[in-house]
Parts: sequence; structure tokens; C-alpha cells
Amino acid sequence: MSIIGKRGIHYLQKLKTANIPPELLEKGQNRVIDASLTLIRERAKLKGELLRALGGVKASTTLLGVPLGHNSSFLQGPAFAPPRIREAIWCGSTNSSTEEGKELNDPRVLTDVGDVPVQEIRDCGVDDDRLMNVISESVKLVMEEDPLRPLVLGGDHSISFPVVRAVSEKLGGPVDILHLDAHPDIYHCFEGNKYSHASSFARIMEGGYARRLLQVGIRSITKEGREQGKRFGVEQYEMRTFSRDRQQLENLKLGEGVKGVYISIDVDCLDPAFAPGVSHIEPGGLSFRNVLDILHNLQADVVAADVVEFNPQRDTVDGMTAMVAAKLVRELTAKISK
Ligand SMILES: [Mn+2]
Repeated sequence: MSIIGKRGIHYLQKLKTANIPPELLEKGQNRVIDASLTLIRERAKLKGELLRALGGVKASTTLLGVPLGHNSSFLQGPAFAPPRIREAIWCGSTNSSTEEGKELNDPRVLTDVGDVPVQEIRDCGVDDDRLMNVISESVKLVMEEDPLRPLVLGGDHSISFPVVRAVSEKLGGPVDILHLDAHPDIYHCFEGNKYSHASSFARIMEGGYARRLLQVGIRSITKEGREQGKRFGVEQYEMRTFSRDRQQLENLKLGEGVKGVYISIDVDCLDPAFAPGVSHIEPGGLSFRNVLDILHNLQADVVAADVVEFNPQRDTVDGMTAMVAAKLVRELTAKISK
């Protein structure tokens, strides 16, 4: 376990042996959580008020960072991704237009409410059940403020469970999910961790938060991954048949009869040639243009999205994958905002 994995846990044992009353700890944890949610709530409120005052905005993409990496089965670097992605979004090497002409520096198109302070909350010894609730609560605070729609910056893929849960609960029904990934992330439980980044879609499907789940880019899948896929009726599009499926995937129409569409992009859906800065290098993946062709042609009301599993600790020195993750964010923004 890395330093992040151990954070906050190391002194809890000491507190127990020193007979510190658990109520004392819990009260303090509650105050830290309240303070964290207050900052997100107030920032979302302000952005919502400003956009409603400006008028004419139906949906505005709002960045929410979730710097969580401890549910990874391998490396924990995704905890450091959100600030690197933001930096790359506003990097002066490119302009602020998306490919189809949306202006990112227009606050009606893109706003930001900052990060859920995941490490600070864990540092107080808060366990994952509560932490996942804080993440869900934060997403709901964004959605509370019409016309804001959350675009979540991961973090490892475990965060998609509390995010999708919040989206579905807030909208009052299931969504359709387009999930781009090398892996199906649908193990019932991975290495004893129900919140593992390899199990998030099992939790989502069990919870009834998704009607259709389309997984695209899959090329590292076990027997259990296929069985779980069948069990939950997942539409798994594997890379080995991509050339055959391509036309269909570039003409998707999703979300009819449900509350909307959620897009989850694991950066490792891309071939490592395009995105080396990921924890799980898996050759034989999508090109960046493949992903854009799928996104640009998708007919859907996208209610929320995430970009996860970018690992800055594995990136090239010039931050190539940060730019890749940032462009995914930019093009998703174009898809969400209207
Ligand atoms: Mn993956």
C-alpha cells in the first residue's frame, strides 16, 4: 500500500489503544465532512445563480474533481489527476474551442466547483462507506443547481459507482451508460474490496442505476467478466471485433425512455500509444479519433460524465496523457453543454 492508501488509517489504531472516545472522533469527522460539502455547495450555488442570471442555458458542464486512488488494485496515481487535467484544459498550447466549435472559456459552457477533498477526509479516518456517500452527496449538490451538469475528474474507476448512484437517485430513475474502457470493471468483488475500481459496474448494475450498459474498447476480460456481463445484460463490445462493430458504435442513439445518458471514460480505453499515462497498460486499444467518432456521432442527452484512471505518475515528462485526458474532458463538455 502506498502513502495515500495508509493515510488516516495509521493513527486510528493508536487512538483506539489510547481509549479516545469514538464519539469524539465521529463528531470531528462530521465537521470536516460538513465543511467539505459546504464549499462545494456554495460554489455550485454561485455558479448556478450566475448562469440563471445570464439566461438561455439549458445545460452547463461543471467540473468536480474526485482525487481518489486507493481503490486501485495496482497503482494509486489517479489520486493526483484532477489538477493535472485542469492545467492541461487551460494550457496555452491550444485554443479554447472544441472541435465542433463550443467555446470553453464561456462560463455558460464550462464551470468548475473544485475537488471533493478526498485525502483530507480520509486523513480523519473516515471509512469508504461514508466517503462514497460524500462523493454522491457532492454530485447531488452540483445537480441541485440548474443548469449545472457534473463532469467528474477521477480518480480511479471506483468513483463511477457513487457518481452514477447520485445521478440516478437525483433524476429519479436509471440512465443508459456508455462506458469506454479496456476492462469491464464488473467483478463481483475484487481482492476483497467491494469498492474496488474493478467492481464499480457490478455495484452500479446491482443498484439498478443503469438500464443499458454499453462497454466499448474491452480487451482485458476474464471468464468472470463475461459471466457478470451476461448476468447483468451488459452489451460488451470487444476490441477484437471493433472493425465489425464500428459502424454501429458510430451511430449510437441512447437514453430514450430513461432519465438520460451517462458517459464514463477510462483513459485506458485508448491504446497506450495514445495514452501511456495509465496504471494498466493494455495494448490493442482504441485510437483517440475512434473515441471522438463515437462521441461526436452519439445521439443522446448526456446528463453527466466522468474521465477516470489517468495516472500522472506514469505519464511522459511533457504530460502527453494529461493533454489526452483534457481533450476528452473538452469534447465531453461539448456533448453535455447546450
Ligand atoms: Mn480500465
